Amino acid sequence: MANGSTTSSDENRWLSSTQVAKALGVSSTTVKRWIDDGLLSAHRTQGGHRRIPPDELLRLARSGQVPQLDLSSVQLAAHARGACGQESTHLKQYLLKGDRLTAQRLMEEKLLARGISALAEELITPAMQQIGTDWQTHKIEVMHEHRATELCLSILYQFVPMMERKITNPSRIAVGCSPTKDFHRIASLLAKMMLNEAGWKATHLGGGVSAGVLEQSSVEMGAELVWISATKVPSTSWLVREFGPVLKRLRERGILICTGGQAISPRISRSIGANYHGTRLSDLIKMANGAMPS
Ligand code: B12
Repeated sequence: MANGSTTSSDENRWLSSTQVAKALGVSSTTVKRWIDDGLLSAHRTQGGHRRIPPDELLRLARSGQVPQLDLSSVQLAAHARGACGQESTHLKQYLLKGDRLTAQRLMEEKLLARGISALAEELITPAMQQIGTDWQTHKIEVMHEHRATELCLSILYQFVPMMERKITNPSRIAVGCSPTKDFHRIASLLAKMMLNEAGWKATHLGGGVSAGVLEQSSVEMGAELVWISATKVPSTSWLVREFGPVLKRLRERGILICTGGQAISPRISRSIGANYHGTRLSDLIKMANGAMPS
């Protein structure tokens, strides 16, 4: 256990053994034992109570080796307090400033507290939308957009091992990408992570992927589901021409095809031969679980 006593401002921020126990689904006695055995760092208050820094809770949560995880009762950071509805604006600012540490902390807290759908839909999608608007209205240059996107992607890639530990059914295989000439990659990476969280063994092939590569990968990997996330493509007819024949062959093999993204409407989705179309990434999970009509 770390030595030293806490100040009153630390005490406001740090967590009690009971709070940590509740968040991790173990008893307070277990948490106290972990502290005493040196498995969990903590400080003692002047009154002798154990106080755990929020980072330690995050470290344990990240390990994925706790009976259950419910961080909803725990305030993890000052910027999370009073930030309701403004989180995405904060994330946008951190990404544009290149403040990796704070952006990562915000994203990680959302992921651990509310799961990947909330991270994708409540934080990243609106933050990236704001970045797009800032670029469109000349508040930022395209280089800022590139930098912010790369930062966002690199933070997300750090969460991938944590998501892959959630694969409970490796025989459920999914493969997806953004199509040729579409270099937007965040949505497709998030789709992979969401399927992982739902227990699937999902592979994201990247952005700018040709129909041939998607077909070869899906067949080789034995995919049951293929997703396409399209944000900006040359034209609808191009997408139908390029991907239609391949998706038809994949469907004939019994593979489910799911589409989504800003460049695909339900009508286009039907034209390229998909089984399902969704407007939100969480629709993909409903489709994967068979909870959405085709
Ligand atoms: C980041 C970004 C880029 C980056 C991409 C880098 C990268 N490696 O990803 C860079 C700088 C390279 C870029 C380039 C361009 N971009 Co851009 N870009 C964006 C931005 C800011 C964010 C996109 C993003 O990742 N969002 C996060 C994801 C998670 O959100 P989302 O895509 O909206 O996804 C939601 C749904 O669509 C859905 N969904 C998505 N995929 C799937 C899949 C399935 C299966 C399901 C069910 C659901 C689903 O779920 C999500 C919500 O839950 C948007 C702004 C915006 N308003 O979106 C512009 C935006 C998409 N870009 C735009 C443009 C115009 C371009 C360029 C043409 C600019 C240029 N002149 O060079 C190029 C095109 C490059 C190309 N051919 O790909 C326009 C597109 C407008 C249009 N429809 O024509 C936008 C909207 C900006 C704007 N306001 O004008 N861009």
